[in-house]
Amino acid sequence: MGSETVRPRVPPGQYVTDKWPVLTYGSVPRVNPANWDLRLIGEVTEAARFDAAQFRALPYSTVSADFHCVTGWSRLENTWGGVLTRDMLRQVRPTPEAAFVIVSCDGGYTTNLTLADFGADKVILASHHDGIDLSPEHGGPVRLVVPHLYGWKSAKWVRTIELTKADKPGFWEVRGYHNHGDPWTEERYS
Ligand SMILES: Nc1nc2c(c(=O)[nH]1)N[C@H]1C(S)=C(S)[C@@H](COP(=O)(O)O)O[C@H]1N2
Ligand SMILES: [Mo]
Repeated sequence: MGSETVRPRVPPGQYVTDKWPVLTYGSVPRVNPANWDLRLIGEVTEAARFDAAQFRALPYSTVSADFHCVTGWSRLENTWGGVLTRDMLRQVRPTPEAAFVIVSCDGGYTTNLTLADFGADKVILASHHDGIDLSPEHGGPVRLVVPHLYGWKSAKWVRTIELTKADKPGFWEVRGYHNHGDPWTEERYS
């Protein structure tokens, strides 16, 4: 019967909100569904492009996960629906050189992840939240959700996913946010 450490439900320094705050730098980009697409490029064996109909035809999964914003709020038990990054990666097949992922969005926002964080459990390209279409302010038609890292890695209005050999800090990462962003060890700022 040794001592056992039970991890608290919420990371240090976070408070729980039942609301779903919108956190966007700048304004919500206007997305025209007719010319929307999602592209996977760079260090992949099979580059891919999906228009809206093709994205909807991909294998659909749901994940339940908490969401932690570095400004302090956490929203628990979100159900995200969409395409698991793991399934996406199986299709495009990263080259042996691929080590990082640079995510670019309508409106110019970017964020960077290791390929391991991008392809981790529960990471999803979400088109639905709690059973309904993702609204424009929350990143619709498609956003990335990376539940194990702070919210700024969960890029909204994703359009391009580039696998790279070298890391390239994104919008907040070049403005002082931590390059990794683990909420459990409070990797808030660098
Ligand atoms: N394109 C884009 N994605 C973004 C942001 C942004 O400003 N632009 N803000 C990030 C931050 S800091 C957080 S906490 C979450 C907030 O998601 P929400 O607005 O759906 O709550 O989106 C992230 N994704
Ligand atoms: Mo955030």
